Amino acid sequence: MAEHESLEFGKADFVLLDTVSMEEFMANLKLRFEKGRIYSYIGEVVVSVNPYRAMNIYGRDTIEQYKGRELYERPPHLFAIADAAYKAMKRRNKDTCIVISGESGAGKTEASKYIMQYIAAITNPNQRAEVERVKNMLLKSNCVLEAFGNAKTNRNDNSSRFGKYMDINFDFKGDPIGGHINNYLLEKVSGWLGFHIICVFHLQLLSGAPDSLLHSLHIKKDPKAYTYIKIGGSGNTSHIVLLHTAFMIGFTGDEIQTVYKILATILHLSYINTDHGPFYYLNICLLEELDLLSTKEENVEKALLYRTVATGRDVIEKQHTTQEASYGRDALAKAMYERLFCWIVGRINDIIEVKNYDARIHGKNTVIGVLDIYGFEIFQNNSFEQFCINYCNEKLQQLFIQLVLKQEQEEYQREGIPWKHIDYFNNQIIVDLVEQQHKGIFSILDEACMNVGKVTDEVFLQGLDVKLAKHAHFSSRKLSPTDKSLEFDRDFRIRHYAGDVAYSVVGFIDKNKDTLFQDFKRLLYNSSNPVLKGMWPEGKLRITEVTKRPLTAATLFKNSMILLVENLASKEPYYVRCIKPNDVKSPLLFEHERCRHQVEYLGLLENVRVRRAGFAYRQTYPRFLQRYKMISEFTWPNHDLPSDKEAVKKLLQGCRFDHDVAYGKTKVFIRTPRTLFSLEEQRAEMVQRIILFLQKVWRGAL
Ligand code: AD9
Ligand code: MG
Repeated sequence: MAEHESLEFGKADFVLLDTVSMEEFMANLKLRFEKGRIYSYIGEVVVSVNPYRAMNIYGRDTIEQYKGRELYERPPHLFAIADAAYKAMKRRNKDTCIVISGESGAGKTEASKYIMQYIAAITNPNQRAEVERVKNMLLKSNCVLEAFGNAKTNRNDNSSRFGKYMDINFDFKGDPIGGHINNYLLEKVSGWLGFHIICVFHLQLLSGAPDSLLHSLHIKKDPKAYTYIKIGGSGNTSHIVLLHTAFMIGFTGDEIQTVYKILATILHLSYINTDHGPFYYLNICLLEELDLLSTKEENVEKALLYRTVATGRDVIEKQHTTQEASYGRDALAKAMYERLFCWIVGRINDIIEVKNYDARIHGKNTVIGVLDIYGFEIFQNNSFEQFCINYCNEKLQQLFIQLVLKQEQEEYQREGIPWKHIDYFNNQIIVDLVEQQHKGIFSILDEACMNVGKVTDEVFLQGLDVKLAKHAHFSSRKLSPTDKSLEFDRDFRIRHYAGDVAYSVVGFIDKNKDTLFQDFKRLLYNSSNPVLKGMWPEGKLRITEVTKRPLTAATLFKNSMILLVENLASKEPYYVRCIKPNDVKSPLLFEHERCRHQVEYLGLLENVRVRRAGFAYRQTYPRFLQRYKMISEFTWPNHDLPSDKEAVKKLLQGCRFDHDVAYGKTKVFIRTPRTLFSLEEQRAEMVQRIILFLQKVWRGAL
């Protein structure tokens, strides 16, 4: 139980609920939210509810209160978990990670920033200049990533459209010496029109960029000229100033110029209007603008209007239809943006990677990883992106269950306490349904994409129906004709651990294949700008050489998830589970049904059960005594028993709680929360008596 918290604010740890039911869980969560207690625990897991208002709980004084303290000593907070991860790393030389999950707008990115700030604040007490430089770089790299990877969406004004995993490396003293970032699946569908940088870039250029730059990028003043700019996007010129300084962490002048040129080109691409019949508008002026790519004008024109096709030994140029041309243009813009984003991540990694650290001299460098990744998504219309995102959540849930159980088991073993098997829903079956070789949905999709001839999304769905007809977690209208909520030839449903989701197959094939015309890749590879050229290495291949298919989006995503999970599994994990209280960004509203749903799919009740099935509470002997010694004559004010362990035994026997506890090597384990309540009550009573006694002494009444 967290110190200094009274029950007026509900139970600080859900493990201490009287009974584990959804009603009790929700009542406690709501009470705490309404009392401004946005953080709670389930054992060592932090549950956070987005307050949608500025909270005065992240300042220097709060940081000081959490520094070096144990998890249960202070009210639940992100800082406590950050401190626990840091301490575990420093004391035991172990790599740790903090996994933050929850749906869009639940507060993941904010949480990850507070965690980083906390770590930055408690490290480098000696103010070493080099460490300060590294810290500054790590924080600024975040700013660059947000500008390019975040967008205004319906659900969040600052929505991260990519999954992010960041390692921070520490030296033997526990000071940061570098880092590394992995990014996952930049989701361009909802983000595309509103990426901060696209909106901001235009604004910035109009408000204060030197004329020469404006001129050299051929930017038009009216944002409406550019269909890719989301009017009312969250662009704000202060962003770009920040971005500009953030770029100073090590990007060269040429690189920054190229970034601007690519962004300008993307805007110009959206200016090409293909609505009015065949190719129309690709006038000289525009080609000049596209010359920002440092390629020949006629090549740009050709790549936009024609496709080179190899038929046997012949190579022919086929003119696009209007539809193809417009599709190709958008695909090019998106692909350029995606490459740019990945290139930026790569450059940041070059800049922040650990340098000049010799493990033979200084010992192993240890790591804290922070994962800020999209949560489970169920929309009105779910497509390939939601499918990938939800698969990612299945993987993380699998890891969560394994690790929480594994961790418990290991602790019991370490402490010499017998382990009892705990039953839980194992979602491995759903993970397999998606990722298994040959039989999984990703494999079936890849197979459909390999078919020659006209491959349609329906063909893919037919493949699913045949191969997964008997799978308990898969259905479609054909397999369950009575399920009217699914459309024939369009939808399939997965029974996820978090609930049922219907996906529409429309677009699966296209999104899975690399559909960017090869001509564009060659065009960009042949740029005389080396930075741009470097982003398109596969453009090197000549048309007749292009034989090997690039890996599909599904395979790339699957591989990156497998690596991510392997990486997390090798570290000691800490969890933050974020909940979004309402859809209107209100600090006052706790929408019961919305929250209940999130509690369900984050598996929080299951988490409480797992935690309680073993021992709800554990504490080292000295700390336990420190808190409860006043309730026993054998331990107050000090004990004369041979060890703290013996003293705790004597104390608990005296309270007749002996049956509910186990004595490990260094910790006492208490099975039921009721015992802990009782101890707390007795403690409160004794503290009160002691205070009264002391008051009397002071008043000279004794
Ligand atoms: V997404 O999946 O990237 O779309 P996140 O990352 O879960 O989403 P984010 O952290 O961006 O959500 O939080 C959304 C908004 O909620 C923020 O812009 C803040 O306005 C607000 N928020 C979140 N956490 C806090 C907090 N601890 N204190 C105050 C908060 N406001
Ligand atoms: Mg985010």
